[in-house]
Amino acid sequence: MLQEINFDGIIGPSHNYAGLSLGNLASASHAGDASFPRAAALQGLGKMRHNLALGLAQGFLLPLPRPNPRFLSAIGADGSEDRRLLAAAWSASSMWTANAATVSPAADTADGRCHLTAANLVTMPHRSQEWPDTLRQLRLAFADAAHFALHDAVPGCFGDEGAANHMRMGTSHAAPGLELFVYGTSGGAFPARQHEQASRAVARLHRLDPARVLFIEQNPAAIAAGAFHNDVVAVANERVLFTHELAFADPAGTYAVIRAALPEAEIVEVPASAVSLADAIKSYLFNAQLLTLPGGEMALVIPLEAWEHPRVRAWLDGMLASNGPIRRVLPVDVRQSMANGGGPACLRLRVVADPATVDPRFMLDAAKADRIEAVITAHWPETIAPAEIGSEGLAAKVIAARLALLEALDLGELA
Ligand code: SUG
Repeated sequence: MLQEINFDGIIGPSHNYAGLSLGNLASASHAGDASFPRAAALQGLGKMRHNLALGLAQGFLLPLPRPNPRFLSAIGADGSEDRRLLAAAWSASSMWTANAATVSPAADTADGRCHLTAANLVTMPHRSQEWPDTLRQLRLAFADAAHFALHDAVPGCFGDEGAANHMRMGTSHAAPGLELFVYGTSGGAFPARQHEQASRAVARLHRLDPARVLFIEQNPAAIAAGAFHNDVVAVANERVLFTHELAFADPAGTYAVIRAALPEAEIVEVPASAVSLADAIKSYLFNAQLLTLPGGEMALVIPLEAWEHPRVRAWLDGMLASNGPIRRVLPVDVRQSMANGGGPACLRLRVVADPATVDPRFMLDAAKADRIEAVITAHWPETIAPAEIGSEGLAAKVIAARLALLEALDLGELA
């Protein structure tokens, strides 16, 4: 049966805080902190178990090879020249699988297959190295060519951040939907990562019906305030768009075209007077998973930081007391990822598919979660201090940890 499957990134053993992402306030403010990769990965796994227990289909993607020798050799470096380049080669940033690819479900595409385009992530050097290895993995997970079409990343002249700047609305996951591509033009001192031409290229590659595609500009003020991806200020699921008032350059115009194309649309807008842009970005209220539960009601899986934020909590309490479409709010602890600017939504890639058409090695169940936990507990470093990045001993441990996971999951061909 066609359903939404969330593929979470397993948080890699080299998870660290190197302050690599200009415009991502959490990454900047935690630069140089010690990280806790084991706790980070267990938190991520905890979120997957949480969603599995809700009766939802859950998959995962594996950490990429790190440190990445190909990144340094491609620029004629060995890591001794510049600590930031070295840290880039060690980055565990592929955990944020919302940036792995853009996904168009089969119901939206001309050939009736689910299309995935790997995201080039060129705006951030440490992320630009991800896509070839990500695509290798996607080609394994979605190898069934009768149901999936995979595309290389679009050329690097047009920055593409994948599903983090893409939303889909419709009456159900299986019915034809409206695809919303959100791009940036400027962000003040911060880069606008998603180029409009990348969004347009992906829409063409996926063979979407132009009548059911919208291209929407991000509010430059939101980018300048730290919303480096659209999914920091908006999330959609089926007929519901949950958004901050200041997410888009032209909110009223955006809502009008959505309503014209999808009369069933319900727009839940949080006013800046209740939750400022700064509070939204600090708490990551919108970097939530908006999920349709098996019983049909919608739940919002938010980070604990949002639940604990007094003004955000007050707004959520009011929303729950009202008769809105979002009926449950479920906080989860992903603090290690949050400290690098990655909330519950960043950690997952949504794919509408029949789980039976996905390589079963990428699907989670309770027994496999236990197996993954055992590998993380045995092999993931407890902590990484910034000065340890580059150490040979730590590199050997990180490489061995990933290989142990691949072996436990019978995915040795990704080694
Ligand atoms: O690209 N952080 C990631 C966070 C990505 C969040 N994803 C979504 N919003 N979908 C980024 O900025 C920080 C790494 C460091 O500083 O060490 C980092 O890459």
